[in-house]
Amino acid sequence: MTKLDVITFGEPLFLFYANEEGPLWKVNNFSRALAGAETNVATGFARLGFKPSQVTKLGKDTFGKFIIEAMKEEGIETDGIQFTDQRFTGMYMKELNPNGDPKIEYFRRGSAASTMSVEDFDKDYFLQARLMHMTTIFAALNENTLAFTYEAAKTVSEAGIPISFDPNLRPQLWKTKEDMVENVHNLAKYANYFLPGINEAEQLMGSTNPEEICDFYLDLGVKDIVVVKTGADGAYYKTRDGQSGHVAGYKVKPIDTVGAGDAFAVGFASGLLDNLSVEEAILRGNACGARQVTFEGDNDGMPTREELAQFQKETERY
Ligand code: KDG
Repeated sequence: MTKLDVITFGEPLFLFYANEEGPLWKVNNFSRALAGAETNVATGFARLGFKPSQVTKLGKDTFGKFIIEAMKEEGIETDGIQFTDQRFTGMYMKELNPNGDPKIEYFRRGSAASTMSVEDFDKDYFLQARLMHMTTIFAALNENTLAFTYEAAKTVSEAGIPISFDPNLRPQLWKTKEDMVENVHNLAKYANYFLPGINEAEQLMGSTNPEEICDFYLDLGVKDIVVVKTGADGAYYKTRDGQSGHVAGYKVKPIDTVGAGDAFAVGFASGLLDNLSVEEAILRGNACGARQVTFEGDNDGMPTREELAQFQKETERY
């Protein structure tokens, strides 16, 4: 029997985000928040009433305590989380920059989550889910987290459970660009839904033409749908059975772009779990992404069902 709607894995991060503009070392006031791309996705699913779980390892420290309590409060399943007193919990800091992508600084090398390996992969736990969501942030940490990512992708895909895959490129975490591209492309072959941003696709395969990008990844082996997030104006998609088109985004005034892609993934993949059409699911993805960028934390804008309906009713589209 299915016990979870969504399974994800990766590193939750404790976040200090600046409440004032300017370089981090000059900022006096910070807010704390729950962050980490996969944790943001789990949070988004929980807000929409789904049952998500994130598999990870946290340190027995204040950051770890904050993260586990915040995840429970959001309604994320935490029984796939291990603790260690040998390592610290990952953390990062984020500038306030309403005019573009904010600068960030990581404090995560050697963290508890980064010590996970295939030995921590519990097949039966993963196979309870209706969907797995993955990114390549965790994969980029080291050889062992990369191996964990392949094991999860291979096992879940062989079991016929759909996988949504947001590459979430973090070039600073990979050894080389070639390593990053090769692994994103190998992992994309296990994915049912591949969700790159247009700038990510350019880094990965050199084109900024959404149709070319979709064709490239469908030829590479993405199983069902490629959605290219083209920015505020929306997203372009192509399915293996030949549907394609652009779905217009929502007009908002962004405060912080971080978390937009995670919110898109939540809207899109939850739409498919709710049996929406591909276009309606992308529209929901656009709505979640647009709402998220109007909030400062990395997942504060993830809507409940009511907030989503209200946002879609009241917000103009491109
Ligand atoms: O997608 C948002 C994430 O980038 C943020 O929450 C922090 O996970 C994070 C990372 O590794 O950058």
